[in-house]
Amino acid sequence: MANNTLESTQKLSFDQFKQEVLKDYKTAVISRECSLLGRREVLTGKAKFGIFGGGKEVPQLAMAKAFQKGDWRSGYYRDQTFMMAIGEFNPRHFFASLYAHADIEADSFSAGRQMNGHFCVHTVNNDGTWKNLTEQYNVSSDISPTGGQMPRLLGLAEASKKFKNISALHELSHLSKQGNEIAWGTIGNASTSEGLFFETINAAGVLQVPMVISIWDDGYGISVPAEYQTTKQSISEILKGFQRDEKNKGYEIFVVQGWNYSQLIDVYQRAAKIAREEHVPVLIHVTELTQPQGHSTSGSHERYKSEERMLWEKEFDCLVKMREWIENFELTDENGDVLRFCEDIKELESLEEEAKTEVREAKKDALNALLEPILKERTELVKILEKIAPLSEHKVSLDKVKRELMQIEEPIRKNILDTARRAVMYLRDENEEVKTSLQKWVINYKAQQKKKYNTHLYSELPNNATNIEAIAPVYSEESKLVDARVVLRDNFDAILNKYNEVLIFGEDSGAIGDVNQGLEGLQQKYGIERVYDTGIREATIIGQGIGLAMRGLRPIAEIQYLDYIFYATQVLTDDLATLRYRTFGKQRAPLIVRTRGHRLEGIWHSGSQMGSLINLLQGMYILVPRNMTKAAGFYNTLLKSDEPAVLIENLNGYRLKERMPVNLGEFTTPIGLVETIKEGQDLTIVSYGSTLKLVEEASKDLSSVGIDVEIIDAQSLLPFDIKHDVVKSLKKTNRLAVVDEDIPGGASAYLFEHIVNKQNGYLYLDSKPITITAKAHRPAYGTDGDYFSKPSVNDIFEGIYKMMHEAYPAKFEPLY
Ligand SMILES: Cc1ncc(C[n+]2csc(CCOP(=O)(O)OP(=O)(O)O)c2C)c(N)n1
Ligand SMILES: [Mg+2]
Repeated sequence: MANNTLESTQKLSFDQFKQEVLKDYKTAVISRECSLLGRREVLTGKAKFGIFGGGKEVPQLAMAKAFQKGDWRSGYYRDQTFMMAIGEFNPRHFFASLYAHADIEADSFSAGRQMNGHFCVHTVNNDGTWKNLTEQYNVSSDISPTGGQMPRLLGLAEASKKFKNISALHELSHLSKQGNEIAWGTIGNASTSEGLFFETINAAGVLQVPMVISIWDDGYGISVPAEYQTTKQSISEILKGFQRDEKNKGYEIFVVQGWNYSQLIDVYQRAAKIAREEHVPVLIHVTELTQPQGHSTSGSHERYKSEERMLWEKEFDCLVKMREWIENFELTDENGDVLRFCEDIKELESLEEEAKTEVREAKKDALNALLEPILKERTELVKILEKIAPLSEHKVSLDKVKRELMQIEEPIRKNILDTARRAVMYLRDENEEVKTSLQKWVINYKAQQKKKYNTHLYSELPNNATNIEAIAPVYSEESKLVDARVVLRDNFDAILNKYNEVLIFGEDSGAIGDVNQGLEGLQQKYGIERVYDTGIREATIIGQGIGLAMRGLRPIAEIQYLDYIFYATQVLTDDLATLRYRTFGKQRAPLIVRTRGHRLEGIWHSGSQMGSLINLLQGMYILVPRNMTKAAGFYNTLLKSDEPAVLIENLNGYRLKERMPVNLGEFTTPIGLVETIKEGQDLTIVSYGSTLKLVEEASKDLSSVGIDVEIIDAQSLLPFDIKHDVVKSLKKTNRLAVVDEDIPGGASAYLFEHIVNKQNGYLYLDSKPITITAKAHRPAYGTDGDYFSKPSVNDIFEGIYKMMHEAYPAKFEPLY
């Protein structure tokens, strides 16, 4: 009896094992079938472009087994099998995203905004609250730039360390189980050539964070083989120096063949244990992978792979190898019985057939679901056209465009709207009765599409940063005049005290309290986990911030000087600024980037390239406070909201005197509002940052010659003047000058366009509006270099005077 029980338990567990293996195999077959059919859909024109996970299925099954709820992934476009194995992706969804189905229910990754293969799991609810991240598999939204997943991965991993080490965070049990979570990265072999990869690897080794990075090595990066990508053609070989030993902390490094299912499972379990329990980063180099269909639908790999390589890829295809392993697997139990996964090959064949049918059905369903609403919309339009045509002089043309639209077998919305807009063009001079219904339909249809394609650049929730009310700084009788950096420092103190989730870090931000002492003493007060130094590595400082913010913390990442933000600009523009948009608002990373600029000193310390930031960082706020009280207020505002921003403090303002408010941590500077800092009648000057001081000085000279200017501080460049206050000033002065220290055509052109066009400022101008900016080159060093490169008080005076002279030549004699 006892023996029988033992036997049945063993059988049961073998049975479970067998079911697990077969389920995995089926997932892999489904995934492969998706890749094959997906390619066909693109080649037959049903989808635009496809990039798939073929040849990388098996290691992803192993990774999925070690991946626990609460864990995070930051990876790339090959991970479809992993996504299926964790249950966050299925064939129907696969085709919906391939067809760019613009509906978040159909394509939950991006509502059709991203190419296929860019995965994501929602982390925020519709009301903006965090989901319980410990009870779900977390997948940070992918981006296309190779290696772009790495900086964020660092922050995702670092967050576990923070949740573990900062006891005040333990109560945030919906975000983390005291740091038990691993951040899993995936990257292609060729993408490890990117600087971001190496920067992240080094930083994670320094920080000792629970990160497991898998390198899917198929020997190529599109057509370029490993010999042109990687020294010694092996990333694990050249990273050996990172291996930890008795003396030094470092990495655990594994190398494993990508087709070896049982070995992969073993390696992934071991890797997870090390990362999860010891908080040690692990690198798994998964070799001998293939690309059975080539890189993407844009080309065929026969062009660059040798016949020998093609043959090898067929033989070592991980799916083929897994099938062989299943077929050949035998285990003899204690009774001498031989246990197998499949007694009959037909079992496998029928499993494969089932998988294929499932994929084919899913494809049909996804296409129908995509087309159904579009066909309805077409019918709606056609009905209107049919009603109008008999009444119109353009019946022939209307019938023609309608016929052409109806002939399209699988129409898209562009076809429908194009038809409607052409019809509006034909009807332009016909009477209301004929055209009104169509015009209304077009306006309404456009508005609907806008929701699909043009939303979620910024938060659409009530706590959007521009909705945070202004709270003025309050001063008491005792409020002293202090060095402005002290206002900033004491406000950071209040912030750290008020929000346990706030972490501040950067180069020299910790021990010395930043290069300008804005964080003086705060590491000592709040500990090394909350205010800390980083290496010199701007891109991953930002990545760290993104990952921390995605996990519900409130990082303030410091870039020491604005001119060095360009090392991190790729991460900011491609990852952070697009995150909300590309996930249809389903993920967020409210990172605050603190930096300092406007210093007017030399080629790499001018801190004035605002135009470049405005162009690249749509989706973030760009704030340029003129003093430290304003800056402190902006930090307070941002913390009440949950959106990312860059805040540029005034480098030459730290030692100027400001009064210390009593409501530190509470007062706010509103975002998107300008402030009039001097009223005047003759001309409006809009400026920001440290140039304002020059403008104020020039205004005194101008006043002495009888010119009374109004000065407006832009304060916030993105967004700029949402209440259109500048145009109100123009209605009074009828003249406009925009002054800044960026290049000609930089931020000044952006402000100018807003005022003159968007605010219809041109209606009120009596003179040609001007910009006064720096020269096109980077500023030369030193005081003279500055004087001859950047706008000076003289330049501002003369520019404005010239305008007034042109308007009133008799009153203002020419200067030269
Ligand atoms: C920054 C950047 N450069 C170039 C590309 C174009 N590109 C897309 S995938 C790819 C090759 C990547 O190869 P690998 O990392 O080995 O991944 P695999 O596709 O082989 O899995 C390239 C060059 C890109 N997406 N991003
Ligand atoms: Mg590759």
